[in-house]
Amino acid sequence: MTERQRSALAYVGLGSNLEAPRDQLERALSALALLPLSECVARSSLYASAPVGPRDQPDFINAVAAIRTRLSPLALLDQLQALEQHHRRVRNRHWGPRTLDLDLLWYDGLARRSPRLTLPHPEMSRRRFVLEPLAEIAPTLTLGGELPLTLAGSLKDQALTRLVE
Ligand code: ROI
Repeated sequence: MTERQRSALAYVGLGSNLEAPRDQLERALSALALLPLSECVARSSLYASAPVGPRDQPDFINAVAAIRTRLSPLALLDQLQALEQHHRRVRNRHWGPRTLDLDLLWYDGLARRSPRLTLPHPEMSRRRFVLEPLAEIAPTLTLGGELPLTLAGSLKDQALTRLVE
């Protein structure tokens, strides 16, 4: 495991639309808090969202978590993928329903493109289900010079509801 000297701040997007999605997300948020060399420093509320992409699937529950970590980006990605497997992730088709999806959205402002990992996540600025939860915990973060809520403002056609806990 590549360990860094200095800790980095990372944002992780969570999504589920199968097998009790709210429970999936709560379990995943608890598991994120236990990642090695890492600390979960903030989490958003849960949000219900209409599927982006193929519409013939259940609505999603989404959230975003902030992780302070000394794992490298790829080591953190490995941990997230292991967690997805642990939750017996079901994913039968591209952009189809899934029990748990964990996306590494942003890592210390790093911009990189590689076959396994592109940062920031290339779709995040176009997804209201990422931007509004992110705005809750990182209102001043800028993506291409824009605040998450500004970007979300032009995506009101993507239905999203914050769930009151
Ligand atoms: N749509 C919503 N609303 N939430 C998601 O987490 C999500 N994840 C995906 C696709 C299928 C693109 N659509 C989604 O991977």
